[in-house]
Amino acid sequence: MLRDRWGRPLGDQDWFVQHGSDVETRWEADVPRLTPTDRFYVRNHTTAPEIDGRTWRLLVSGDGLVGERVYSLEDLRSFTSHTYERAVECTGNGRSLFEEQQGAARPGTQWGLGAIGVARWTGVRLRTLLQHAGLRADAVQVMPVGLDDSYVDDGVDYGRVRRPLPIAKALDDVLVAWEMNGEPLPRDHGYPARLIVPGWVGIASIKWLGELRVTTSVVDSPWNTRWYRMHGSGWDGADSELGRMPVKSVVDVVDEPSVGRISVLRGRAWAGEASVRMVEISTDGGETWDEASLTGPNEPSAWVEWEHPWIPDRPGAHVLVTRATDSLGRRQPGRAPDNDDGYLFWAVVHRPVMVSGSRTHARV
Ligand SMILES: Nc1nc2c(c(=O)[nH]1)N[C@H]1C(S)=C(S)[C@@H](COP(=O)(O)O)O[C@H]1N2
Ligand SMILES: [Mo]
Repeated sequence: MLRDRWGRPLGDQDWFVQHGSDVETRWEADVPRLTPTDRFYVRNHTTAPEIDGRTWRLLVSGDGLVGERVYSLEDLRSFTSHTYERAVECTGNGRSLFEEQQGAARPGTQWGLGAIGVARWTGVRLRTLLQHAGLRADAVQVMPVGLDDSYVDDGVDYGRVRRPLPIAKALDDVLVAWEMNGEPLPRDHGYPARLIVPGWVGIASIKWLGELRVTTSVVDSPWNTRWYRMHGSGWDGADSELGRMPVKSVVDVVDEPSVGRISVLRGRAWAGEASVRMVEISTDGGETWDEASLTGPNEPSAWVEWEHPWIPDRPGAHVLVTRATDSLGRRQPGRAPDNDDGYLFWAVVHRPVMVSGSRTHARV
């Protein structure tokens, strides 16, 4: 049975925090290292389409190919497949912390830090498929297009959900995936096939994939110009384009801390296109830091679990802060760079905990 960190049983409805039709994973629900499929966050621009996998086809077209190809699910399965454990994380994950920690509320879904999950994805490398389809040497990008309804906002029809992927990333580690944790993709996560773009903003991992348009010139979409790009003062250079995700960390579980008793602090840390080099933890709001122990696998664009024993020396309120550094040398800042849409909150997170004076009772 699923239990929260106080040992109380949780029902299905407690696995998620609801945000309208989107849902995020609750950290208190003691999420295993690989996020179970039915506890993986969901973010849909419209609604998940119902697609028949037997008649579904993927069209690969554009002037970046010598011809045009159509693939069925069977065709995809006939290529050599690969399985990776990788995160998918929403660009707006942590948005509510812009208000909570930085006093500047940003519009959009008020995600905590649960708009991320790590699953085992199985599929064919996009590189393999593009080469099979006859990729030309002068191709510069791939535009994956979803089969969900066109996105309409305020009376404007923006067309189908799509976002260009530079050819270098497309030929690197991107998968066209049809399995999640060993089962066919569920409808909400892109059945019958989706892209998995490791370490990139979640919007790059287009679900319900219908088309891959390969071109020899750059073509934009509202999903890389209007949204999922940094806007606001100071953001007009090349760094306003969003691709690789930053480095982040959270505390998941706190065993009822009480004075003089060992409490094991546990959590996870992750980084886009990098592994985690170090997690530091502070139990005094960031005054002093210790290094936590990393436990288990530490693959790039996934997450690593960490733990740290703590013996509180006084009762009352304490503030836990974790700070991760990744293999690219990025370290979580004290403040996340402000931007109009509240993207990429990657500052250290302050988490208050209450330490009890006795060994019998604690509130977290
Ligand atoms: N076709 C399509 N792909 C999509 C989306 C969508 O609405 N339509 N949402 C994107 C966004 S914003 C995110 S964060 C991820 C969410 O993936 P998940 O719902 O499987 O967690 O899918 C991306 N791919
Ligand atoms: Mo997202």
